[in-house]
Amino acid sequence: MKRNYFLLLPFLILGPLFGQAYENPINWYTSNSYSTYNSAGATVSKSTDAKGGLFAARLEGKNAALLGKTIPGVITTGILKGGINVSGGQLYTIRSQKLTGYYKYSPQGADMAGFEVLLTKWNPTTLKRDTIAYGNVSKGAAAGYTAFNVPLTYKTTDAPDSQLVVISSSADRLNAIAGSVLLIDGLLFIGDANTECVPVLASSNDGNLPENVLDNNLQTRWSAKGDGQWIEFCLETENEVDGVEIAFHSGKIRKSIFDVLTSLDRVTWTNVALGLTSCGTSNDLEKFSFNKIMAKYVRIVGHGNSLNLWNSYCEVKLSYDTAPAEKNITSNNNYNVGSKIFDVYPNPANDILYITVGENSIIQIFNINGSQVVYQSNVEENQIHSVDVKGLTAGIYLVKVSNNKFIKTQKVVINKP
Ligand SMILES: [Ca+2]
Repeated sequence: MKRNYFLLLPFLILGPLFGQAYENPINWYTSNSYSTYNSAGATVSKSTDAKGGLFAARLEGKNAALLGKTIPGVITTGILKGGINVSGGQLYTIRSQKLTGYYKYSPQGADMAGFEVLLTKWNPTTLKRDTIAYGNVSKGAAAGYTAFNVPLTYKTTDAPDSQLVVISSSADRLNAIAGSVLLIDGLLFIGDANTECVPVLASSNDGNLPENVLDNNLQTRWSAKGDGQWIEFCLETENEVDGVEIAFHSGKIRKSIFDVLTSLDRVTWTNVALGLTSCGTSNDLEKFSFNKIMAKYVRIVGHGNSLNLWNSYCEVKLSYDTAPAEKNITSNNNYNVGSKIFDVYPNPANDILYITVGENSIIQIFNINGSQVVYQSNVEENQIHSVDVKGLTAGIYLVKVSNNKFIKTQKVVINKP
C-alpha cells in the first residue's frame, strides 16, 4: 500500500554542548559539534520564524578561524563527519516521489542552499549500500517561506531500507560561504500527494498510532508529545466541513488545546478555528463547530493540555455535508466565479485545453468513471493556463476548478483526430 511518510522535524531542547546554548532538532545530526569544537559557534539553531508550529531550523555558515575555512550550517538524518561528509541514514522503506518542505534563504553573494536526498538499501552480497533513488536541488534567495521539492529519481525497482537527507546553508559544502542563512520547516517525504488519500496521518506518535482515532474504540488513542504535533485527515471527496468531534484521552481531568486547519491541496492551509479548548469534564466525543469550508484535508494541531504537552485523542470524527462538491456537475456552460470568469476552451479539444480562472485555484480533470486524470495546483488567476490533454483518450471529461472559496465544474469533450 502506498502511503505518505513523515520525516520528523520537531525541535526540542537537547541541552547545551560545549557551553553553547543551542538546540538541535531531534532525530537530526547537525554541524554544531564540529563548528563549536572549532570555535566558530553554533551553525544550526532553533528559530521562532517558523512556517508552521513554533520553530524552524536555522542554518548559517560560519568562519572557523582555526581551520581557515567556513563551516556550513548542515542538518542531516545521517552522520556528519568533519561538518561536511555525510553517511548513514534512518530507517525508511517507502518509494516516495519527493521530499517537500519550506525554506527561507538569505545567501551571501551567489551562494545556493543545498537539498540532497538518497534512498539506499543494504546489499548483503557486496556489503555496501545500493542507491535506490536520489535527488539533489539547489535554491537561491527566498525572502518569505517558499515550498521546495526534491524529486527522486529511481535507479532500481527495489524498496529502500534507509533515507539520507542533507540540507546545507551552502550547496557546495566544501566551499561554504559565511553568513548565508537558511531556515527550514515542514519537511515531508510524500508519495503521490496529487492522487493519494491516506485517511489519517500524524506528525509523530509514541506508539499509539493515528489510526486509533478512527476505530470507534474509546480505549485506543493517538498520542504525540509537544506543542505543534498534528493529526491530519483526508476526505475521499472534497466536502463542506463544519466541525470536528474529538474524544480526548484523560478528557475528564485535563483540557486539551488545539487548532483546526483545512486545505484543498495540502499546500495552502486555512485556519478555521484557533485555540480551541476541550471541556475537561468528559471522555466522550466533544463537538467543535466552525463556519463551513470546502476541504479535502483537515488537520488538527495540538498545543498540549492543561497539565502537560501531550496531545492524546481517542476518537476523531469530522462533520461535513455529503458530496456538495458535484452539484454543478451536469452543466455545459461557462461560469462566473464570483464576479470573475472561469473559462475553458476549445470544447471539444484535441491536444491542449486552455483554462482561465478568476482566482488562484486547483485544476482537476476527471474521466467519466470519476478517476482523476489531471491535477495542477497553484494555478494563478487571470492567466491563460494550458493543460496538455494529448495523453487522454477520446471521450467526455469533467474539468473542476476550485479553491477554498469556490468550486466550479464543466464538461469538456476530448476528440482524437
Ligand atoms: Ca480509538
